[in-house]
Amino acid sequence: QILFLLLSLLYISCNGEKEQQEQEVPKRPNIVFIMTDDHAAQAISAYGHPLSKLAPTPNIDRIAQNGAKFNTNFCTNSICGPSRAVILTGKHSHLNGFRMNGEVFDGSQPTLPKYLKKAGYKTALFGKWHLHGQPEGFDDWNILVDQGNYYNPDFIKQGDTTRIEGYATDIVTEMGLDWLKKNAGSEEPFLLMVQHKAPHRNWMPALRHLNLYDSVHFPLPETYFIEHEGSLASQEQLQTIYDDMYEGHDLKLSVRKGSDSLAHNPWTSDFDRMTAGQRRIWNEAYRPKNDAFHEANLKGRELAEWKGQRYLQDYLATVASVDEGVGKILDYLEENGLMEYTIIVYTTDQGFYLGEKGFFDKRFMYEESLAMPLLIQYPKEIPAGIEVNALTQNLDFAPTFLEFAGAEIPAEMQGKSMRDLLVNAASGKDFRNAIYYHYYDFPAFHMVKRHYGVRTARYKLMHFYDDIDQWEMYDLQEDPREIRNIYNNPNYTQVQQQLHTTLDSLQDQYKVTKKEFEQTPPEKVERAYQNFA
Ligand code: SGN
Ligand code: CA
Repeated sequence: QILFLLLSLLYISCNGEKEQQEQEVPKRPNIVFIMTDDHAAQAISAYGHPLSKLAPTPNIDRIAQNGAKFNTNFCTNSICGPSRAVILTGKHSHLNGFRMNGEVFDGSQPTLPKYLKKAGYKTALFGKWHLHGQPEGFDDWNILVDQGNYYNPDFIKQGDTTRIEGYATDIVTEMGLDWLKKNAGSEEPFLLMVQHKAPHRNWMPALRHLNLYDSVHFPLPETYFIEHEGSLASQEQLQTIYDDMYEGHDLKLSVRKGSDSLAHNPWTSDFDRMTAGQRRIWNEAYRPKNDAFHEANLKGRELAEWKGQRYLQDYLATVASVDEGVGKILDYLEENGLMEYTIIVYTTDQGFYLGEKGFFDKRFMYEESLAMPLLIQYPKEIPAGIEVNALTQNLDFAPTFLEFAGAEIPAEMQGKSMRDLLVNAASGKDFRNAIYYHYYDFPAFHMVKRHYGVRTARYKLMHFYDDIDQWEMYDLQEDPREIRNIYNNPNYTQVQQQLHTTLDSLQDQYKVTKKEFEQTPPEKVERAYQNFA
């Protein structure tokens, strides 16, 4: 009898616990992931750069105010498709197989949306995909063809291509909003990825923003005219604003005063696909400023500075529509009581140059293109207004979202969950002592050499290889603009040795093999220099 009594008590207590546990199963958060293409931290006012103060992003900044701002978040490979592949897989490029833009993503591999779907999430993706092939693991999707166009872009949905009239950023925002309206009310949590083309080259603003920054004079970086003497790779790149931008395609210049015909514009499709009505508004906005340019007859340094201004005006005007779109999505979530249980992320596929060292584009492991802006809010668990100073990467996104979703983090993922940094505002000192980077896309557009390297909180070591063999090292504390290569500087012998050791051990840890360091045949390199010059 006593035994029976004890067993019954045990049964009651276990069941009670079970019931309690069931009641306490936390509601799983939705994830709204907004990602732009090439949005530099210098152009997000939450990051406080002087430039962004003249072109603020009040809506994007709301996410930083409501949640966390990452100050040292980096990509593993500063180029579009590869960064996206890392986000989806939580693995470095050499393991997920998508090392450069021309490759095709193996969609059959496990990815974040697939894991979330298995965990009971609804999944959707709208906008830029750029991994070739069709997205897998999404219940709903509608993607821009390849790079996407700013005006009247083509979209692919379940194999069908449709041209949608309007401005890409607005269309993608609306797709995200429509999906929310139809799905956000249902029982299951969801992952919604809203991925813009803006502010990618060739920086075509929306019609309502064509004159937005005409009267603003943006500060050009101190290094705009620098000769980066310690770097062969820097000297041999083809992404200098005043040397390599196309006057029509990029700078929207006309051939001569009074004309609306574009100067050098090798890919006519960006402008040709505008409707006559759009083109008229465009021409009316640009004609007076182009005429003023022709009249001024600028040369040399003045001309180079003018190009920098026009670039910044257009680039930042494309950001304006992104910011408006982010505002609409935040408003919708707020008005519909969805804020509390929704993780909202704002990021971009990699950093970008806004004239630093004279550059546009990305690719290099130098700070501006290595850094990936990242803002995350989740009022339920993340304190408002915190700053994260751990060395985080896009490699960490998938593990983080999986942990928040209560799903298991697969052992094969190479990133780490950032949840503790967010929820407990953990200091991040032990999170990671160095990040690993590897860029492969050479020879290609802009001719940035292949390189890999390591960045710690203070130092950076990189090796440029293939048609060259040069090491570069920077002390970011003493030289934050990375203009003095201190490799082999006797004052840094020990640091250099340590960085080499860290680099070797990261390559071991991430399973980097010799075959990652292929050499391009020299004829191919030479041909590419001729083609892209
Ligand atoms: C296009 C751009 C390049 C850019 C690559 C990669 N030229 O080719 O300037 O570096 O995309 O960008 S464009 O004027 O035709 O757009 S990425 O973001 O997709 O990696
Ligand atoms: Ca990009």
